[in-house]
Amino acid sequence: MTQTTHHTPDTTARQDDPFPVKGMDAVVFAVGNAKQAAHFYSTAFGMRLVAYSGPENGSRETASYVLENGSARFVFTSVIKPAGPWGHFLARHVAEHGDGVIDLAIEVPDARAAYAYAVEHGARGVTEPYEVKDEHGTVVLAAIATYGETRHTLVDRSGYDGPYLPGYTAAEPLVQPPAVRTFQAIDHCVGNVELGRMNEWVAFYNKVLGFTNMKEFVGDDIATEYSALMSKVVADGTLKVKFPINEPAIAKKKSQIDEYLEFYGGAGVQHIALNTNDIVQTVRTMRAAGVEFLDTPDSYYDTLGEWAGETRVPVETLRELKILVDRDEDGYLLQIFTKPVQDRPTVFFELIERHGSMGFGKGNFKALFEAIEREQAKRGNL
Ligand code: TYF
Ligand code: FE
Repeated sequence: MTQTTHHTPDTTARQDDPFPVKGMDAVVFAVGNAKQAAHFYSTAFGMRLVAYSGPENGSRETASYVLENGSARFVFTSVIKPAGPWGHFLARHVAEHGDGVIDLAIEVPDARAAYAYAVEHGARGVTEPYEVKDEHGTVVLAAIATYGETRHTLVDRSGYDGPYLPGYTAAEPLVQPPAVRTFQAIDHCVGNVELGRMNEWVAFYNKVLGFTNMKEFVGDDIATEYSALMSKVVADGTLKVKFPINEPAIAKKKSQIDEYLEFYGGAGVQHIALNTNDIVQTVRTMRAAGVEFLDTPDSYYDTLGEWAGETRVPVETLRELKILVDRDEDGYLLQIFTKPVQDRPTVFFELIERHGSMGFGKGNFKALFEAIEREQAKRGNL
């Protein structure tokens, strides 16, 4: 059964936290054309280019564009000409998975200690801790493997004041950013894993990163009724890093998670949720720039007031923009989901405006999953 309880985020790092984190450092995407991705995330998502690495500053094999919006940072990397192992990895990753997330990088106060703790508790190390330096200072990096081919780079940038990492030079925004900020932080990053493996990955985050389970989850009963998926959420003690994990459920219909796994070619990042302070302005801005959002039937809004009550946004505006509402004992949230942002039915985004609620929109699961299934059916995958 889905449930919610009071979550009182303890935003101060605890001395006894086995795996202290500062927050998400970056979401790193391997894409076929990073130059055009940088343009899309600038013009359609309202992000700002802040740093670049490519042949012009000594990177012969890859080009990477770093975009920010508040504390949210995305990095888009493409291979120019595979030469070494990294270039070949990127080329194969894009060939197998299409555009996708290779790294959910986490900022930590001590990357060596974080890596040592994770590996001691069963993580597979991908990159041993190492230092990179330039005139802006030193960054310590290390990486561990998670589901699929995804990794968590552990980043200690406390000794660094450059635009991103050594090897990158500062860059100017590609276009004039929108007058109103579209979003300002990463709320959560969701992974899709293979059938029957959700609990294994939840246990991985419990053991390896010391993350604890949040109360909201989709269990068996909901899964067979309409969702066709099961989901649990793990988070660090301060709730700054939240990772829901989905697996397909055997239900009446082909799961949206199966569709993802088939077209991504395995487990990987499904969606990134972004915090906004003004979802109405953000959705208007992004829709005007050509971003496609999932549709919500009018019937959802006809009965909304009965269970969701009043929010700061009039129901007619929610209906116009297809924004969803959920409420629990802590407060409410407004959310909306984009359609997949590449040709494969894989990665998509969520915008979320929280007013007290620390949930994930369980009251919307039915409406949301039906909307996703309508898109699945259009693609011939239901
Ligand atoms: O992150 C979440 O849990 C919500 C709901 O395939 C959700 O955004 C869960 C599964 C899914 C799409 C959205
Ligand atoms: Fe979400």
